Amino acid sequence: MLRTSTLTILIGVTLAILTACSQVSSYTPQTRSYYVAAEQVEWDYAPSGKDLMTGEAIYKQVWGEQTRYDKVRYIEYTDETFTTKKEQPQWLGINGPILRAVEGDTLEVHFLNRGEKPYSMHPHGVLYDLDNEGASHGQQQTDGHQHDPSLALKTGKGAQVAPGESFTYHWKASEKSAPSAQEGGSKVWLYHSHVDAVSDIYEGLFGPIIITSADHAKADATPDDVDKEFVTTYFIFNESEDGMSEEEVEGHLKHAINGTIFSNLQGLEMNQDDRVRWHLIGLGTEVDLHTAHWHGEVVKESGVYTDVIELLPASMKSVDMIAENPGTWMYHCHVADHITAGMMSTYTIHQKTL
Ligand SMILES: [Cu+2]
Repeated sequence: MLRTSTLTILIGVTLAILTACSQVSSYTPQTRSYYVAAEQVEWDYAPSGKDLMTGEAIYKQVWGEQTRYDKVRYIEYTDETFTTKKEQPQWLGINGPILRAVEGDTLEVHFLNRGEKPYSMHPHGVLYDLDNEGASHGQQQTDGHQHDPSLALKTGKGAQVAPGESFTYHWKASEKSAPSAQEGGSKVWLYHSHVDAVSDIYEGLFGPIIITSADHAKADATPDDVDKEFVTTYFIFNESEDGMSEEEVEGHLKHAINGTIFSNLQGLEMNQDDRVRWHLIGLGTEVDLHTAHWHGEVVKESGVYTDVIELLPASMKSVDMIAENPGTWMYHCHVADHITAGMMSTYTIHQKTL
């Protein structure tokens, strides 16, 4: 009897291990290629010219006096000819394209610098070697002080890409890039230019990486445990120039969600009962402490229900919502000063038709 039951347990354990192994190995890792150019563009923080929450003309606010500025953005193309732009969802705003991969995949990012300065692509959360780090370690010494190159930290080949040049980055979506068992089926990371990291990001060079776990991946690398995913980046762009008074500077601080102010972000739309994953990113400096807040619904963060998510510069958080409550709802930063400055938007849950 003892032998039989021991054998039964052994067979059971073996079957459980084999089942677990077959689940993990059912996904065949692949290389996912992207074509991304850094380009100079004109960006409008409020294209409608209105506060779309109230319908009022935006120029009445100090932050609405000027809404168009020269920016540099990551633009995605369909192939290596860099001629056909890949269509992006309207809600993505100023963010660079979503670079998606599944746990085990390699991201192959063909980067072309069409800007006027050296730029790069530096990823968070994925695995890379020095050549694929995409980061310079400091600015050029221009003040005449003696500097000793032998003390400088070594940089890789992808640290800076000169204007007109290109570089192909290879990043691995490792097990540690993917969501853990406690997280949802996908999670957000960040990429940005890192030649002069501070000014490159303020110029507009940043975007999201989304990694899906192997056991939740559909063929296009999107997760099967939600119906929709959105990315929102909370970041105060400083468009002021040297010599401006403190009062003048204020009007050029664009308190933006995905590069839009006063509810000008369009397309955050979903259907009733959709399972929705919100990927949140924070960027900026000391003033950039943001509290993303949804009206009408709650989200689940690490197993806890809340309707406010805290973001500091370079925060990356993925939270889940079941969109049950139809309507057009406010979605905004809850920091008092930021509400006044227009760090607002809306999202819509369309009522289910029976
Ligand atoms: Cu804020």
